[in-house]
Amino acid sequence: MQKQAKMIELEQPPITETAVLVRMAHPSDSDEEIDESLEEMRQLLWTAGAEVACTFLQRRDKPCPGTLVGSGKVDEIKAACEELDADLAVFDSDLTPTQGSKLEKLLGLKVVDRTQLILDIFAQRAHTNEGKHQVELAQLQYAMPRLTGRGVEMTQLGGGIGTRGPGEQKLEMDRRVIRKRIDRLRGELDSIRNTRRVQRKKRTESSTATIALVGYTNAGKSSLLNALCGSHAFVENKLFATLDPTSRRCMLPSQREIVLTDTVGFIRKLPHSLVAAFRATLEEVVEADLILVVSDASHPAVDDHTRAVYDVLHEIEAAEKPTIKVYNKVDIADPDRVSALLRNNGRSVAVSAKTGEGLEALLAEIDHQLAPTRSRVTLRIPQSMAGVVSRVRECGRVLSQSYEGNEIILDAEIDRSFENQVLKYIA
Ligand SMILES: Nc1nc2c(ncn2[C@@H]2O[C@H](COP(=O)(O)OP(=O)(O)OP(=O)(O)O)[C@@H](O)[C@H]2O)c(=O)[nH]1
Ligand SMILES: [Mg+2]
Repeated sequence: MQKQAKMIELEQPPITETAVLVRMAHPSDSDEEIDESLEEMRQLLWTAGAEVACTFLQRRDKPCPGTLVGSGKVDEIKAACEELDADLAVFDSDLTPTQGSKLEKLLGLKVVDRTQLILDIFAQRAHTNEGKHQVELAQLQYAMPRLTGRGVEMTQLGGGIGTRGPGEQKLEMDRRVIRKRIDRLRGELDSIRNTRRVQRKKRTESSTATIALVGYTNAGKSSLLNALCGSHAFVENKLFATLDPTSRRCMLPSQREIVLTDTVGFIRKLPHSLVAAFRATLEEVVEADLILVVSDASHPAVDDHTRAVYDVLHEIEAAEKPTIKVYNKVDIADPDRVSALLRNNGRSVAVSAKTGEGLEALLAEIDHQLAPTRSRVTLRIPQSMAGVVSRVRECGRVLSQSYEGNEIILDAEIDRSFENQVLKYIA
């Protein structure tokens, strides 16, 4: 089975706004880290339809409470904005409501923070009712504490990034109206969640296993879904191409049928309001039998990205589920880097959704993980980790126990779903 991924790519959107980008860094942040996050902000802005005309960096121990960056820097930014005729200043951090409104007054132009930028992209991307409701809910929650003053001033500063979305007009409403709208959206999202729950129940009854594809935005989740299932899910070289879950059936080498679900991509510092609002979507992940954590092996920050994905999995309480790490884009990744990734990351497979490389091995690994039987393993557990020994006893059957130096050696039969949790002790 070597299906070629069907890459359906879109033209670049028109760039309509000019942005000045501001990054506040701690003196201990490395240049590499800073460059990486600035590049990500540039991509986010590009996705939203803005070009970065100039970048400001300030290293400080503590942010300035009123304006995040110091007053001298504010003056510099203002001068640059005027010279470049910028439409907005974008901050690569979250601004408190007070900082946002103060900066907007001092700079005399629209100020957008990282959360607002991500919400704006989501707002542009939402097509289904579910997606639109989720984004609107997150936007209204973001807007609530910012209503006094800033909500009105912002709309006076024109449209574009930070003012778009299903809730666009409602941002001008008063608190009471917004609260009512939030309650209504929550109610509608609850009924969507119930419908999904019923669909999932049907799938469980038919014993079809569900596998969720999760990963950093642009890692190639949709491409992988297409490559594995021969489908045509929307693929794009931009951030957050996918918002709504898409499920496709696909056959494993054992002739077992599975349902693969592609979902919204993750990003570092994913706004909490967004994670909370996207509960209906993310439940597909929480309820899955197995999670494929997809990472772009060709990206310099691949480890950071994978870590950010596990952070979100923790937040939605899905981190304990069985996972397979899938390193994608090996066709353009450095082979030494790929070998190191596979060596350092337990259960992992290297693939290319583009060329089809590694897809058979991935399907075989999924088959292996879903096999209901227990597997027999030898575990070497440091004596200081006695808790792990008790967990193995609870979750499996210990056939023999012996000691070697500082280690407890267990010969045990354990469930495959538990295997991932003790992977590092398997001899
Ligand atoms: N070279 C190469 N490019 C790939 C591969 N897989 C995906 N891509 C490209 O990576 C970009 C992102 O692919 P998507 O499948 O949209 O990624 P995604 O993870 O679904 O992204 P979001 O939905 O935005 O989170 C597209 O330009 C794809 O063509 C691969 O194996 N090799
Ligand atoms: Mg996608």
